[in-house]
Amino acid sequence: MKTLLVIDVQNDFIPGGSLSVPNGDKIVPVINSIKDTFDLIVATQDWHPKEHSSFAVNHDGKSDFDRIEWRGNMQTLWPEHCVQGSVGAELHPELDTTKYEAIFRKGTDKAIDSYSAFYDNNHLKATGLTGYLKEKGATQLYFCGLASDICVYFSICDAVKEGFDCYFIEDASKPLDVEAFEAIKSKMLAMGVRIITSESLYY
Ligand code: VGL
Ligand code: ZN
Repeated sequence: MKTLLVIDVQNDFIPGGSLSVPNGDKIVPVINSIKDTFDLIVATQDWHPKEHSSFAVNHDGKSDFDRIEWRGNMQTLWPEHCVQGSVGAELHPELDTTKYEAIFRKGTDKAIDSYSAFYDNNHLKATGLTGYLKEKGATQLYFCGLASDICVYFSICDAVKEGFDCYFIEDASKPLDVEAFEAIKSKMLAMGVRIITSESLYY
């Protein structure tokens, strides 16, 4: 069963938002144009409390994009983004979500960050998405959204480990760091992920 996962297409990740991804707005019409080719669509939202430990403002003396050691892992400190209930956390207003069956929220615990739609960054807590998709009979997962090099990439890594057949729709996603993304694409290919464009879905 063909399933589309729309990762974090939220106002704060769109130009004008607090953690904007270059050209993030360009993917919205592309995602809308492919939606009817899927049997199931699920979206995710980054959904942080204001006190979230991934925000630089919540660490004395730290600036946006500094990196610190956090529970044995390196954690990037981000500008405040996707605060629960804020406009920045809402899905982009032009994203047509009519056919989306579920929205999974992540990063809700102030002490844990969660780039992946499946697990937090320390792999301590599952979001329940694996069970949901397996119960629905999803086998092939197609990923799109923001940012390709962070939340989309980490979601794909977990999905591969969970045994799903994974596709990355390149023109329906945009990276935060365009230059670093080539290396990430190579890693995806090495994991057996198929990198496709939206055009190939119409046939
Ligand atoms: C994301 C950084 C922090 C993302 C979320 O959705 O890619 N990036 N939180
Ligand atoms: Zn976040």
